[in-house]
Amino acid sequence: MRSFNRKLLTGVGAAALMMAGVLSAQAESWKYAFEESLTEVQGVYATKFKEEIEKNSDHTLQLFPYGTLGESADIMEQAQAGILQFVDQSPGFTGALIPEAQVFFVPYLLPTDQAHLARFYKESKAINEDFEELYAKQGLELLVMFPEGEVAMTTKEPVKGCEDLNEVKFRVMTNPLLVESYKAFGATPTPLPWGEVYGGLQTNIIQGQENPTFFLYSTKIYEVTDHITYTGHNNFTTAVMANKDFYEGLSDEDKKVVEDAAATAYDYIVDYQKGLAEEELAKIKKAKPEMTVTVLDEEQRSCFKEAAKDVEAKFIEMTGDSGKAILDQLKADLEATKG
Ligand code: 6CS
Repeated sequence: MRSFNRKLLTGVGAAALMMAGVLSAQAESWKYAFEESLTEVQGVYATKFKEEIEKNSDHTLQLFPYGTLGESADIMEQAQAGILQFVDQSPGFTGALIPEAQVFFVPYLLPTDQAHLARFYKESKAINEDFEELYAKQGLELLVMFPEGEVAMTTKEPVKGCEDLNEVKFRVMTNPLLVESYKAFGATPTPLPWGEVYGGLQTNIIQGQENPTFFLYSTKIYEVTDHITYTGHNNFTTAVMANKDFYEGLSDEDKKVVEDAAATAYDYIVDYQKGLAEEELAKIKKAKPEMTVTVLDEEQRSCFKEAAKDVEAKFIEMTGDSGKAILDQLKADLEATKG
């Protein structure tokens, strides 16, 4: 319709065609980039989202997995500029843009129980109202946040407590609060984009990193580290958003298609991840039997839990009243969704 030569149209015919154009939504091609491969959790979410959009509208969605358009920071810039309509960027990379998003890195704030987490992200006021407003100020329509699993540390030397992180250059996502966390844990935090992690471990520029279990297997990070340690200090959170101008320009019908697709893909990804960490850990053990796997007990966790108090104070210092309000709301939401 847009490319139709209107000069050829006259009178009633033109009016009828223009009306038809208004009534029948224009089929468009949208772009969605994310930070993982097509078969990793963000990719599985995106694939389901695409399926739902294409099933329920005439629009098509083109998916851009990790690396095809650059690092996480690059795809966020492209989404803010409107080159991409959708982007998945984890709060681990959003700290500079939206300081309050660092709240997800206050250690031991989020539970490890996946069922509790699933209810929390879906029902949380902090996420669905407060963060929505903060993302909107950056030209982004926050569609969903979802969990990707408990993070584990992988290191070259065993970790039984904070003292074992002394002098360990530990890669973190580019997030000031995560830097503070690992400082408080006793390590030397080294913020890097994902693309530099495998090589950094291989060449010993860094000696540790953290990520959910599925990612330790899919990215073969176990090849360049020897010990996996579960401290229970965090769950990986990610966020999917649309360019706000693009979203605002959609018809109500298309907005509903997008929202419904996000909600359906959320339920799908929560279900998809049931048992995933255990399955992927078994694959790591099979691929590298000498890899050690340690779940720290309460006593071994005590210094990480102690450090968490300082990190929480640091978060409030960094973000002021707005951060404190989000933190309090998040705690209330976690309590309300305990089940
Ligand atoms: O650690 C990271 O940078 C990456 N971790 C995950 C689980 N997803 C994407 C992100 O880039």
